[in-house]
Amino acid sequence: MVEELRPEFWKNICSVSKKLAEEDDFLVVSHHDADGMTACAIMVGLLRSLGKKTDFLILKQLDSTTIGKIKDRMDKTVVFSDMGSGQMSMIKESGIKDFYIIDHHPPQEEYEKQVNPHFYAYNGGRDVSASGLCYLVAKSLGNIKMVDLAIVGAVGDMQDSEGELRSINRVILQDGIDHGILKIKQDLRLFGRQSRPLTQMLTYTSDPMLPGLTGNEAACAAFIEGLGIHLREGERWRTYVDLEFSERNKLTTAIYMRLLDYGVPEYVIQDMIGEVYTLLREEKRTELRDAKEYASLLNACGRQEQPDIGVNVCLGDRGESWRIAKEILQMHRKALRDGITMLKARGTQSDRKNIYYFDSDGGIGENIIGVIAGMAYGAGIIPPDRPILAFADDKDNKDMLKISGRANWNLVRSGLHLGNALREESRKYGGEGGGHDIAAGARIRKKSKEEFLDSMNKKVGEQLGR
Ligand SMILES: [Mn+2]
Repeated sequence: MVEELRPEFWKNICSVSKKLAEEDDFLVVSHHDADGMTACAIMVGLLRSLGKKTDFLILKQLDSTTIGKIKDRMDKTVVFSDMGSGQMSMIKESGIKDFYIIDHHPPQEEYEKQVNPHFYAYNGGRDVSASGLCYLVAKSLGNIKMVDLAIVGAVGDMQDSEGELRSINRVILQDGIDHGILKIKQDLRLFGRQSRPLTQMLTYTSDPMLPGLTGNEAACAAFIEGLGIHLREGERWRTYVDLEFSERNKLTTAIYMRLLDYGVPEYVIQDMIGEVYTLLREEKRTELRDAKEYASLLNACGRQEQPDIGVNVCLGDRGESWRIAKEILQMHRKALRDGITMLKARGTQSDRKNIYYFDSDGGIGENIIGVIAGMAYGAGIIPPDRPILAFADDKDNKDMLKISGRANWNLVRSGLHLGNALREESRKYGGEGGGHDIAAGARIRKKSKEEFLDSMNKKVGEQLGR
């Protein structure tokens, strides 16, 4: 079925774009994840192509502390992307003279310079990401060339996690295909299809965990060679995209059978097969060629506190920024491996019956704790019957704790909404929070941790009808 954008929504986008195009001297403020960075790059690319003076600032989150970073640039026209809709009252009080919001998070109120799909009966968690919205703004002003970044952002926000992108994302995807910028394929959705040697690809697969293979390089090499697939082509290690069609089939089938043998539920296995999105203008065998790998490179830049490098790569820098980005990715992977090892060693707490929780006591940085919590599901370290809350120290304020919540689709289908739960409960303990149903975050007073856990336990129980 060909999807179409609701006409009222397109009208809203065009009217905001028109106002935007009349301004000059911009500051684009965006979020430090893949969606935020691609949204930022699309917006910056658009505004600069229109000849506007444009600067950007990437924030971990927009809150009472970080909004201060905009203080000395209050006279610019500020464009918030991937943030702002949930912080409207705070922005209004901040003294920022003129601002736009392009966001897919639940909004507080209507505002004439806001693009948010929630007002048009769309689901901001599934139907479109902030990068997709920025792309639509650009499209309405005649600029479609950054359409691939919109798809990277959507995949970065896991909007393809049910096997494919839908709704508005589908409309955007079709634009990319029509212009020869993107390609869709039904294939094995393992991470590293483009950039990792086959053995590495299987060794580091944690979603789902491959029994007997994940974490065991020698076993992976033997498994692949046992299928008659050569690991090398001359000197070079082969990646998944180097494989012949028949070899891909063989490998996919063998993995599928192995998971079945080990009793992995069929729906989990089926999630491994799905759409993959190729960025046709990017070089083969690089992270940038595959939407999922691109997103993960950007997330690494964000988490390692070098989001500007990620935005510059999105803006087309394949020199210095690209070189640094690859280094960051290596560092980031090491930090994640170390974090998972620590979580495994310490174990998660399960004394509250509706949640698991984990406190690294400062051992894992607040920037990566959420990723580690999410990976722990994939690696089977955390059972799937409850969400996990992971605690880390707040770097900027020693009296506060950062909480990252992660869940899975089964729990969400049963009624769980972590974003709502964290927003409501963190408020009671001197903090703030929010986010999506499946992944969200919050801050609370450190000394209220036990009461907060009790409240969250109760709240999650209510949501799940337990
Ligand atoms: Mn987003």
